[in-house]
Amino acid sequence: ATDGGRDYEPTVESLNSHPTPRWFEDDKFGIFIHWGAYSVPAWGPRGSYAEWYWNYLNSPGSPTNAHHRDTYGTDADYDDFIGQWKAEKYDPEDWVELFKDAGAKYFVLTSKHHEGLALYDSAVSGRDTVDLGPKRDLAGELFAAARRPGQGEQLKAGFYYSLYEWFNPSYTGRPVTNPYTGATVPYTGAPAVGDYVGDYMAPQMRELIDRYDPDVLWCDGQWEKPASYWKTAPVLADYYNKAKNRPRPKEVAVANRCKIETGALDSTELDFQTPEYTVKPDIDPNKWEASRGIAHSYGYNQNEPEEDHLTSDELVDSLIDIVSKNGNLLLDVGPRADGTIPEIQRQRLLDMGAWLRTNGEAVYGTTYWHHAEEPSGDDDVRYTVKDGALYATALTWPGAELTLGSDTPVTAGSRITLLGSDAGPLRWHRDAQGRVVVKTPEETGKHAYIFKVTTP
Ligand code: FUL
Repeated sequence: ATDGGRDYEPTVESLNSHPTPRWFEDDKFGIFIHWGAYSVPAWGPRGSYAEWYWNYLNSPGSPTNAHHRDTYGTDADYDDFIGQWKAEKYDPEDWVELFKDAGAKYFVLTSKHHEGLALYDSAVSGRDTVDLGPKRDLAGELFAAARRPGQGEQLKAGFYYSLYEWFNPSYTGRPVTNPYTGATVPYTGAPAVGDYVGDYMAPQMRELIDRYDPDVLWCDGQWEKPASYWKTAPVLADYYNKAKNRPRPKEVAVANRCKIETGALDSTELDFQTPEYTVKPDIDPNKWEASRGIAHSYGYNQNEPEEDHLTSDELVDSLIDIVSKNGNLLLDVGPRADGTIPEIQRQRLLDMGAWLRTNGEAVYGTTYWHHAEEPSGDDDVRYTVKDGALYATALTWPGAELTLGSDTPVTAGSRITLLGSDAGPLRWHRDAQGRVVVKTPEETGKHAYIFKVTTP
């Protein structure tokens, strides 16, 4: 069976005609997971990306280069970390439960970062966690846990995949070297191929698609070469067609970094834009998904103190702000090498989940209104709409009165309530400028406060 539509073709025009999946528009909140051999040293200068360890290690005089020498010695190769990666406490069911408790609806796992180590059982390369290190199909186990039947709503499961690899000799044309001595060292497990894209990268993307059936494909490393080099279009066309021609069709989402044109983070190609550690200042009708870690790194950085982490309050505010502007939040966790998720990250996720259990109605399944923020009052307000209701979220408690704009759609019979409060309908009136002034009840909970406006 098919959905009756024409198959996608490996052209820019055809691929860009793919609609962003409804579920991706609705779900708003996903978890990014950066896990790799870099999680063994789990170290970077404060404010940097710890998953970039190997790259920084190769720049003489860098803090990472000095840290590595002092901690492991100049004979220790990066690939030694692969053998030291055991994932002995990895419990994918626990991760899935945590993500669901956080209110997330999907996750995106690094199937292979720039270090070139696959977290799944790759048939085209022995540089994976089944042959090396943990000796487990880390990705497959997480996908299975997310899709286990009988657990209520299932998480959607996606893959991040880095097109390029910093040091793969088949890609760079140079051997891997020890950063201190210059001696040639192996690129453990990877085959030597003549055509990096045709013999290795594209086949890897195809195995991810064919064997794991991901709901999201989130490429990266695209900036290194033009689209004509990566040639992802045939892979993506097959991915879309496979999803749509299944007996029970499903909708899959592809990040713009999978690059069929520019691969710029704000390009509208494919299904969504991918701003990184930044959010759009206003509504962008082209779907976007902002990603970031809770602190400054995607991979776990043990060098990061508590004060570098966003508070739960800031995370909730950020989610609301993003959703009001047509974005999703892909919030990253960096597990430790043993498979545990650091307590501070767990706590932040659970706090978001607690807030979403009361207030998720104003997040999931909503769309943006005609403006995202409230410019007319003193209160920091963001808007979303769903099923005829307008949700006005005050990022801080407004005090005795909340002031909304004169365009707030209220008439005599309208009701304004505060989610999570049993005070019932709130009193409101229009002030001299026509602004809607709402009398607030007792302050509820903490974090952001959602006022729901309905008119029968
Ligand atoms: C970047 C990568 O270089 C970072 O390490 C991280 O994976 C981020 C999501 O994308 O471009």
